[in-house]
Amino acid sequence: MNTQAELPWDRQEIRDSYQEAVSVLKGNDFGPFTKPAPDLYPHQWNWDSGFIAVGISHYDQIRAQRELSSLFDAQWDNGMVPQIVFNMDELGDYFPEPDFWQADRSNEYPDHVETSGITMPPVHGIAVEKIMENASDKAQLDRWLDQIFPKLVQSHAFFYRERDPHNEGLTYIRHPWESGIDNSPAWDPPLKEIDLDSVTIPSYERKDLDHDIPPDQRPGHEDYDRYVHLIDIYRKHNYDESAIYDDCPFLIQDPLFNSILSRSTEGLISVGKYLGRETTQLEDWRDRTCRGIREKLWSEEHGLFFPYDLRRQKLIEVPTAMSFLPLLSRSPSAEQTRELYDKLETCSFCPMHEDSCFSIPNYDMEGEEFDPDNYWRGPVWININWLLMKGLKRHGYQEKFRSVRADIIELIRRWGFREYFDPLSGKGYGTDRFSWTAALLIDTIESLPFRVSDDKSFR
Ligand code: 2M8
Repeated sequence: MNTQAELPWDRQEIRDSYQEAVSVLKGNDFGPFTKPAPDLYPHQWNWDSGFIAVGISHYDQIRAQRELSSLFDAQWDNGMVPQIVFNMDELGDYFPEPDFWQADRSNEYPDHVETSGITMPPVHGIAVEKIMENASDKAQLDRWLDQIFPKLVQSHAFFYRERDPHNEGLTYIRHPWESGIDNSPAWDPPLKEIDLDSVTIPSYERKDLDHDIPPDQRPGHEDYDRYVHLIDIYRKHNYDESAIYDDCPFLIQDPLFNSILSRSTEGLISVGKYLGRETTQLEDWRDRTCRGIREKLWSEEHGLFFPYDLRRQKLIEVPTAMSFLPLLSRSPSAEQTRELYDKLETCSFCPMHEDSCFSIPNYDMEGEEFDPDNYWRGPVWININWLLMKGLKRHGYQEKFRSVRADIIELIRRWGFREYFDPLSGKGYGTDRFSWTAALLIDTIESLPFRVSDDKSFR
């Protein structure tokens, strides 16, 4: 166990970082939800809200509960929790918004909010479990759980009913934005199969480049053309899942998404047991997904997990941080776990932990496409490192767990609450005052040997 003496920061420095993180979250608080960032992302995002709720749960139970309640209030009738719930007070600064999605073509669309027509990695079971652990007002917690738990179960049921065509326990995603790691090099091979010369792209105007972020740190125009083309397919099929399945060129069983799903189901099992509910169905889902990951997404040759392209029926053998995400769950066998750990210790994923090397980059640093400042094509992301940190701990890699934890704290202390960080220099990029960076810093700090929120002089 790490001790106070081994930490490179004193208590006051840690308290200052914690307080700054709280002020970032309060600054982005829009009432029912927290914006991912002040300008670039003005709406409510699905997995962002899950991470945000984890952080807030350490200091404001009711506000953390509200973060998830507002997201699940926008749940579709078929159980899908949308990627974006639109903030109708701030339309115009983001693309695509409701007029482009036209998601109300779906029979499943909610009638009281506007949303996009895709989903995202379901981290909410993890967040609800965390809220339950941190709650001080148990009566309030019980009332809230009673109301949110069935919605969470319904959201998982959606994946197994609508997105698991071969009953393998593996959910597919049908858009890079559903992965959350939008322009990951892993999506290049399937996206390049969409021949832009042979499809008609609806006209559109990007807004993400209006925020002083260098264009080479964002997805390219051809990426956006393909993102938009996929939306056009959904619109033509009125967001009917089975019609989309028949027609969509991008259908991927992704280890990141499925590992999160499985870990989130574990969270629901804990909550279900606490509430005295039947959890057999949840346990079956968890086990089937773990088996699917372990058996179908593993590459013997590479010793890594990869996404499976359902259209082309093959693994996409591109090493990214998501190759390690099954560590978050009970999916990997002991042998697979050892191989993953060995790969994490190679130059590809930054073993040195010297001043010039910060934890786990999102893509193989020796890969051809590695780009240390382009979005999901190389940088370190705090949410992915936070998930991997949990996975390392789960599988007993204490030393590596502590070094990833230290890097999360140090990166943010040096460079601020940035969206992503250069794995070589540490430098922060993308938007500033990014909510999940702040929220997960709070949770990471709370995992240190002393708990800041227990420190009465701090409160
Ligand atoms: C980024 O994605 C959105 C589309 O969902 C965008 O680029 O406009 C991703 O980093 C995603 O994971 C994140 O949830 C979202 C908001 O922070 O931004």
